[in-house]
Amino acid sequence: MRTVQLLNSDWSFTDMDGNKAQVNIPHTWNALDGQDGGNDYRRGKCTYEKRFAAPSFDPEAQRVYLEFDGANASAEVVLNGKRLTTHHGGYATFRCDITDALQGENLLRVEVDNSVNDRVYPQKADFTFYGGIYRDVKLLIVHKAHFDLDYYGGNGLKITAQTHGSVQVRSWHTGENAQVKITLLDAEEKEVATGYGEDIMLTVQNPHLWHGTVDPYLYTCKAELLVDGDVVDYVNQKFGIRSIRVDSKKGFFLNGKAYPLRGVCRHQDWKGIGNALSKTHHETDMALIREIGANTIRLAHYQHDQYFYDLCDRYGMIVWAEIPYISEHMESGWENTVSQMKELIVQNYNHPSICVWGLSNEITISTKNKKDMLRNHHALNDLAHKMDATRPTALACYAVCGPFNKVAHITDLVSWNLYLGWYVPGLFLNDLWVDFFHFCFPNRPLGYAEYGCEGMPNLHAARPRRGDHSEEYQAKYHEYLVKFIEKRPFMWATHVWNMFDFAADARNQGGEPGMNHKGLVTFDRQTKKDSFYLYKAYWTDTPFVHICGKRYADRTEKITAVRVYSNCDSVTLYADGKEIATKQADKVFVFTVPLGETTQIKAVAGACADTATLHYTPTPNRSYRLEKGKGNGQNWTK
Ligand code: GCB
Repeated sequence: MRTVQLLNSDWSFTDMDGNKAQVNIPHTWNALDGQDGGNDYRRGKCTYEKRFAAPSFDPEAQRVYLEFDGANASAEVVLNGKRLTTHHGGYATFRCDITDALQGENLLRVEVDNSVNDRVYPQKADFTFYGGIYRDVKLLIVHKAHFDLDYYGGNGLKITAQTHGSVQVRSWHTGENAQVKITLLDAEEKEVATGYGEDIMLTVQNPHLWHGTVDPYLYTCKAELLVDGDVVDYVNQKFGIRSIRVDSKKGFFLNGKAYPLRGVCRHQDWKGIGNALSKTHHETDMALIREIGANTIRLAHYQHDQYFYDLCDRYGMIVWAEIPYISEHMESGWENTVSQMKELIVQNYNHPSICVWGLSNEITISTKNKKDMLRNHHALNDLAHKMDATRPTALACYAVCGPFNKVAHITDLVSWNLYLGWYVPGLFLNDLWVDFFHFCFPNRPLGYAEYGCEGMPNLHAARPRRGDHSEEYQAKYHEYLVKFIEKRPFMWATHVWNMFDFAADARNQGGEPGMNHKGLVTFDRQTKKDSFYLYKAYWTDTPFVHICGKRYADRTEKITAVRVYSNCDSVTLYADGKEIATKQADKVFVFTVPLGETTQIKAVAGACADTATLHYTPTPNRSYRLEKGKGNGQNWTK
């Protein structure tokens, strides 16, 4: 039977200058220099070495594989001096069969390279390309007859379920005389269907559908491989039964019911840790996303950890999954887009959460060979359809390329990255832009793949302005956008950029260098900005009340505005125990409060209350101006 051993501890790491350190996986060498600005984080080739004794296995009957769940960006695997595999692409799982190279004592050497090149995506983007083996390394010991481990990092199973209950299970394995037994189990692990074969159709009676965050019901497909009646290998794969459909006029449908997709984008990095996240980091991120009531996540701009897709299945998130084909088309990168797309689909086909494959992001930003780029897109679009007939394709378009650009009309769905009201003045332009596109292309499903605005919890403004990086302008921007979206149910999905602040070492656009502050939550996940609560008010039902501007405690105006976000119908505000007013409003309640030197504010909505302490200090507050286009060729500017 299959056994799995983690090979994460005690690696000897040698950096590009020959310095050595003992490290554990997950590890990145850019945890700190990738987050401090200057676009000077170390990109190059580093080496990881590990000595290990051969696991106990039967060389006649078994095979041993090495599995890497993520090494950014290219990796060369050498065991006992033999080069076994080279993998290009930093975000997908890859494996190699090491059986024939194994000795009693082994030296494993992995050369990991995040150098600048023109073949492996991403090369140009607004985030840090942390180098390292930043996800688990595993040894798999399997029977020589086993479910496939050699095809694009998949697990050898492809499950296609339909809402009337038919479940097709295709499987691939080694071992000529082996037989496949498939058993489907419900969430209580009760058997609901079983059969034999490599491509079989089973029926689940009265299927319990996977219905997003409302009811993310999961079945398990237990695949067993039998040789002479004995089970020699198995794979357990969770799956969901659901249908999806997108209507250009009515939006997204889940299991035949309108299900507007409203949510956020996510990058996979944390302050001080880079991309080397643990399960706890992933769980924290998911808990925060669930807290605001999002029902969709765009997992940008690359394949995320399997564990995170599992969490999305479990909690009912609808996921946009994509490859890092971003900002610039590289003529020599075509092959890499194809291999990353194949890995993405093969490795993630069975996740019910994933509802769309994303081909690229803002590819027109600095693409020179447009013809080649369009051909590459058509090839990827065809590939995705061929590999998966059940999911639509999409891409995230750069606003400046305009609604008529050919690139916006290749995929089944299109979503735009629009920062109108942030990079460009005029919040009202959102209305014009979207309504114009919808008018011109009424049959083209349209969404926002990104919209957002920088907000720093230590910058405040009494009169928030575009570009000031204040928490207040960010909230004002989102107040406009959330309403704008509510009025347009035809938008199939909208994704806030971003759920969390993230590192972009090349960034120098105001705020802290090296950081993108468009998160609703800070990079360390410690501070929920006011905008976080705005979405919570719109997207959740459990009553709560939140006073905005608590961090903006020192106010320069004697009579100040206090904003309160709540999903209750009515909020009463008190200042030093005295009722100021009771207001009925839709999520956003604004009160005018005369301030004393120190004033205790309390907001009450039903059984919920929140408090704040404000001071009147007539000194001007700090705010930053957006430094536009401060590019020196290295900085990330738009
Ligand atoms: C975009 C990019 C994203 C950036 C974002 C921004 O459109 O797709 O990677 O981080 O804009 O904040 O400028």
